[in-house]
Amino acid sequence: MKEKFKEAFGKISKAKNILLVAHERPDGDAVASLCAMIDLFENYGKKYTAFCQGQPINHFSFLPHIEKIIFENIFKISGENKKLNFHDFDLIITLDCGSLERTGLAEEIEKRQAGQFVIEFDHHPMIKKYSDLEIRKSEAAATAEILYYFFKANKIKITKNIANCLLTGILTDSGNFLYPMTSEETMSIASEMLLHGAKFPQIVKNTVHNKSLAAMKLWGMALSGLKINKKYNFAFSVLTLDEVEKNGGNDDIFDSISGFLSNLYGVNGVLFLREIEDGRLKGSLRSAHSSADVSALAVALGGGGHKKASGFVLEGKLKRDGESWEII
Ligand SMILES: [Mn+2]
Repeated sequence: MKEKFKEAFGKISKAKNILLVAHERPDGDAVASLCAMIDLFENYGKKYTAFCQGQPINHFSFLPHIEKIIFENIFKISGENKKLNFHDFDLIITLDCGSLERTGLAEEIEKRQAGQFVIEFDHHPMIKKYSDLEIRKSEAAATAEILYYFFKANKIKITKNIANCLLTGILTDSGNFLYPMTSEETMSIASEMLLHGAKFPQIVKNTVHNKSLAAMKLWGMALSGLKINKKYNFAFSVLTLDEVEKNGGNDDIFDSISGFLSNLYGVNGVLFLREIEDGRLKGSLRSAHSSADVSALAVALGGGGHKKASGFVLEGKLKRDGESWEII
């Protein structure tokens, strides 16, 4: 791995124009990993563009450099609509993307020209190889954790900004050290980030103590509708689009609901299914069971993710009839 970290840094040093990409609708790890790399590039005077498709699903405005990220592939420069000109870049770095599709630039990356090199930093299990240099550590709690090793291997100074970013990525992706992928190294990196000036209270305020009244009410609905499928010993809860909309729900709360539901004692896992727009259903699978692998179910349903936290999107609508519901 050390060799790969050095090779990656060598490519960065030589690159003339770098494209940084995190997964679409980024979570804390994705957006914080982007910001950590931006800090590095700013300090080294590298020419770069940072991109991810779609706004973050949470409030990350406290992260350094977040204002430098382009969240739509159509953006305005002096009043004119522009698109990313993919061929301008000689190095593309994907962070936390999980799959090529989630880069939002699948076609561009797949049809890249000679002279365009792709480096992938990720802790998701591999789905399909797409990069020229794959830096994957599926046992890492966060992509931010892998970036820590990358910085260390190349003796890059951990600035206060980088420390804040890496700690944010680690905290959000490990469910504040609760998920099973939290290792001794995860803890020790987090504590080292505090020594480098990361502001733990500020991160917690922005990523945990940030729920609105509407969000809390939706939590209540999801909790009160929780049921257990005895055959599979699997818990589940559903919310229809109508219920979500009436209660002002937005994307940033559903991740934490799914995480919280997995606290239920004695089940193999939990499914939180909600109706989203355009006749689709979004499922989040979580498990705190030592041997369960919910990603197998997610993959079977066309999604993906980690063993203990994964998801999928299906076509369909939810119809609720009193206590029961069905997919139509
Ligand atoms: Mn991640």
